Amino acid sequence: MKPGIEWRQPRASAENQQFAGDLHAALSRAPKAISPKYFYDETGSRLFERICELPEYYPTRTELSLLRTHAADMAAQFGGGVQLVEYGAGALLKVRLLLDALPRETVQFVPVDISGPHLLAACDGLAGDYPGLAIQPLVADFTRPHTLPPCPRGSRRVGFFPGSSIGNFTPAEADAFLRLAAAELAGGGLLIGIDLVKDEAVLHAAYNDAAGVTAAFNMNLLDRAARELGAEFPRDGFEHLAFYNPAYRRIEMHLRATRALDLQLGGEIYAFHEGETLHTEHSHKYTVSGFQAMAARAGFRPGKVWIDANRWFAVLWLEA
Ligand code: AVJ
Repeated sequence: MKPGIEWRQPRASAENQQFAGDLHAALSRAPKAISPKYFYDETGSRLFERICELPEYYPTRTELSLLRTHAADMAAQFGGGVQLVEYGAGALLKVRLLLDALPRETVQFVPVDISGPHLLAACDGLAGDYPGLAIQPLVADFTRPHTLPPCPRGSRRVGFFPGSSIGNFTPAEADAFLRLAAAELAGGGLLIGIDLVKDEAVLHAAYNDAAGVTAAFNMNLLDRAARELGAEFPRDGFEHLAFYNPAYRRIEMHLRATRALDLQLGGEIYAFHEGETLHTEHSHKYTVSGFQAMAARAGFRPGKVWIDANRWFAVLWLEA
């Protein structure tokens, strides 16, 4: 760094440093691409909650209605006592619908999430609403090897992975997660929500909402880089891009440079040519039989399936 030049000094937390490192790597590769996990700072999490309420964004309300309608049938697959492990716990809203269908004294709930403060706050709220429920939060990255609390005697371990969150994984990452889950849930099972292949217009609208919330959510990645890392770029030089890629059966989100521009990050300058994108997310869509085949390869036996009348979203029971 040259003397005499004043640098804005953003706070350098461990999380910031990981974001900075990953963003440098993302901007150095061709094509430019970053993990969607960096969407979810406080602003991004709030924007995602607004996405879930959008008229065009059908997955959340469709899955909630499946859980509401079939919770008892789903719970019946679990058997007697259950250690219920939620992967990537978030706000702990969906699991309440399952808990309502289970005798409280037969459940130990183990939400797993990488964000400690978020997880503990959500657990406080849950404990207040479900007195007597055993809750054992685990702060961990569930895609990496981790150790769950021992399963209570006479209980089965059941995983819960709603929201089609698995769609963010590449096929290789999804396979790795399913193998890890099949191993740690052995003798129990996994209840998982998946978004289904459907009419492209419906998919397109869900990721290109009229109110522009998804665009703001996407753009928040760069806004966050500006806030936390001091990144500098012409904000109006980037636009939201989301489209269905039928070859990969996935929605892709990108931030596209509308003209040639430079993005400055920590003393490095990254050039974008006109039309060049930073790939920010993929969201895979599945068929029920295709997903069941992938789960079977990873060690699960496919069980009951619940699908809405439009066949837009499915919740699958997989025996481990
Ligand atoms: C949370 C990954 C399931 O892929 O639909 C919503 C995230 N991205 N709108 C999805 C998201 C844009 C969402 N997942």
